[in-house]
Amino acid sequence: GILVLLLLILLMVIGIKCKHMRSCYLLSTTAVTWSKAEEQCRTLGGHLLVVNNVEELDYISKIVELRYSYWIGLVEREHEGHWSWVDGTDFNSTLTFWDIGQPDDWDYSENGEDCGQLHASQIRKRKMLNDADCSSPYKYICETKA
Ligand SMILES: [Ca+2]
Ligand SMILES: [Ca+2]
Ligand SMILES: [Ca+2]
Repeated sequence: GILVLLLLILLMVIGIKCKHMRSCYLLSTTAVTWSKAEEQCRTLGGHLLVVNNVEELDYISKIVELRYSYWIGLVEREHEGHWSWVDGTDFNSTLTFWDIGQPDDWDYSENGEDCGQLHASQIRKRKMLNDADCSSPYKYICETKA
């Protein structure tokens, strides 16, 4: 009815995209640190994007802006090489599409790189993952249940 239509228009206006009505995704327009990004997604009732399967990755790959990297809900919390998803999804149960040469824990800044993001790319293709410095500002993708 008219209410559903109005709701859909509202969702489009604020930039939320829903896939099969199971998850909705919000692409941020601002760049913030990883923990600030996760905090903002929690405020919206969701979390940073958890890539559960390749279909979801391919969907997201179509809606992001290529030239930006986006924080996602992947983080190395305790020790190096021990990645976890923010919603508790078992990391070993998901496929991870690291970009070539990643994760490299690049130590340009003293912190190394312990937060996951979708890597910027030149051409439209399946987005690959990169580890980056958690304290650097990047755009981000929130995921909420529809
Ligand atoms: Ca997901
Ligand atoms: Ca690291
Ligand atoms: Ca890296």
